[in-house]
Amino acid sequence: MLFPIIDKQIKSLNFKKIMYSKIALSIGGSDSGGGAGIQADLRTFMALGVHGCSAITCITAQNSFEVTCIEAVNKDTLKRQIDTLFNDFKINALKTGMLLNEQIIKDTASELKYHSIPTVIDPVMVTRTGSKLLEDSAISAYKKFLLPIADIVTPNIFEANLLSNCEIKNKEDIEVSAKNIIKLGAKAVLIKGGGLKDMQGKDFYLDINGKRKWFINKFINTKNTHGSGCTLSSAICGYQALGLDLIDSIKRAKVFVERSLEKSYKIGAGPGPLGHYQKL
Ligand code: PXL
Repeated sequence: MLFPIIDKQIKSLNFKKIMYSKIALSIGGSDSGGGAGIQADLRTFMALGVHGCSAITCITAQNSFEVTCIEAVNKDTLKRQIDTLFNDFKINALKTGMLLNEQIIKDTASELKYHSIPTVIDPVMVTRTGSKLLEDSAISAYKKFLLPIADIVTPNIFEANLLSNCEIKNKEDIEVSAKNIIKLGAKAVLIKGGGLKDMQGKDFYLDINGKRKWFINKFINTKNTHGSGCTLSSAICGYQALGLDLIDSIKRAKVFVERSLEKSYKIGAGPGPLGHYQKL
């Protein structure tokens, strides 16, 4: 049978009954190459059996190794996308991805303050191949406007460095950086260790109640990792939309990313995308 991924543990949720009855929203950028951004998020939601909506903040022209153009969507169009969705759908959880600049960050934050649903902030800043996806001046806007409304923020090492003013070199630095990010108002943070040697597959979680946890997964050795950050944050969002708590959502999202990395594939000269679609 062709079917979206069904985590064994998720079966207890009576999957057939809840299939597409839950809705998740991704607010982020379009990746014309289809590997990351909104395209990866929608595939992830679908694989989890969650209906995915999107509000597009900007359009990128990119392939597997370069971003050749980025255009922001105008302020009113962004607001309308979000308002129109909330006017009809009961959105169960949302995530943000590429927000490009200070204006988009501010506008997104002011839209979101009216909706108290699980909110995952993926503070996207650069692609794995080094192209900038966020203007430098926008980092302080992240701290000021978005971290305070985040139920969880999911930076990689590079993003955590910038958000916490740390220079992360090892495991201990990750823990210090996480503390600093919590001080900025995020209710929880998951720092992805992947950018550091020896920390692949190891992510550190800390929340405002002081709960701390290292999530450790198998390291999947592949160059085709384009969109893995987007996939992790949208899977956390999707599982929360299904009604799982944050810790369970992270656990299962990590397994989902691991499986999708195992099924990743190469389509161009640079890193290929993850294989979200899985046969039972
Ligand atoms: O992986 C982060 C990301 C998010 N959003 C868009 C992207 C990328 C990386 O390439 O292109 C649109």
